[in-house]
Amino acid sequence: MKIYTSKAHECHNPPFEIFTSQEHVAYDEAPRRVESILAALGKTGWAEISEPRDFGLEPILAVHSAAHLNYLRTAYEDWRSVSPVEGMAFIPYKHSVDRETALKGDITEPDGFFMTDMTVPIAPGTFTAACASAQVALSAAQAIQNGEPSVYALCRPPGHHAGREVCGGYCFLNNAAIAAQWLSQYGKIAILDIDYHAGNGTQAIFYERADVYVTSLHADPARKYPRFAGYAHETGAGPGAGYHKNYPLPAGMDDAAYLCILEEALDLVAKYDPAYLVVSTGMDIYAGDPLGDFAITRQGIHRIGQAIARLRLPTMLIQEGGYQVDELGNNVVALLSGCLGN
Ligand code: SP5
Ligand code: ZN
Repeated sequence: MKIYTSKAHECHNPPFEIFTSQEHVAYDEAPRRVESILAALGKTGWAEISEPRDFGLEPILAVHSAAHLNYLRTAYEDWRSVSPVEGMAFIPYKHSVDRETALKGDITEPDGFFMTDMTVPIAPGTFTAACASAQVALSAAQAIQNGEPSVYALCRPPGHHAGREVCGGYCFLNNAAIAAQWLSQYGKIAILDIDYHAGNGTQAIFYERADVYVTSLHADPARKYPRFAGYAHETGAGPGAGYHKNYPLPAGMDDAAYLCILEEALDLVAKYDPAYLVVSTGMDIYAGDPLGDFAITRQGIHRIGQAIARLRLPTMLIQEGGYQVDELGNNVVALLSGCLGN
């Protein structure tokens, strides 16, 4: 299997994150996540690992606004120019609700306008790492467009919580959306999001489009991040009405229950008849993930891969979350080997 990854992910290494009523917690979305995945892939006989091609900024700007990209590029330096602290990352606490009004104003200060929450610290290398992560996704997209049956994009930072003009939930640029948007010039696209968290960024980006079908299995947002999207009644709007499908799930989902719902989701993907499938693969569905509460086993993850492969669609799998780092690599290998029919 062709696999893309970039060492530039290491440039994004925030020293800590902040949660409600907690300060300075170790940053879960850390570089060692990629090390775990590469170590496990290295032990297989089938992983062909390459550096991404550079597609430039144009395909990123097809999803994100120029203002958003410019913010990511300049926010750290802007903040440093007014902050004397060394070795920190920029974590603004003011976030915009009324975007229309705010955009008409003059956003000259580095602040939280382009963020939904405080889990997206901007470190010195965040822009570099986020752009490289998007190039990894685009390289995988091009590989399936060139006829590869299944390709894995080892993206870091992840992307599915990033909207057109907002970072959030460890995500800065929406890698899956950038890949799907690029692929959509060649046919209809389906995105299947199996990360534990609802992919609110991906949902928002394609919500009014019929040429990109998005379906997602995730923890019920009524009890888990991102809280404000991912509900069952959200099914698309305008020309996209009927082209979005959410499966909010309770705690404790086991292999049998999960695979049953996945089969329904995959049947709907098959009915949509896409030219390409993009899978946002979060391994935080794994039992024992520090951020999740599902009970999916390694074997269950393998069976998810097999179920995806039964669609027989050109498929790219994009890494999203997964924070049980010791098991992360083995879980990714279980998923991908299932996709390969191993
Ligand atoms: C891509 C992805 O999986 N993003 C996840 C974002 C989840 N953000 C909220 C996490 C709340 C965690 N609560 C405390 C954990 C302390 N280690
Ligand atoms: Zn997640």
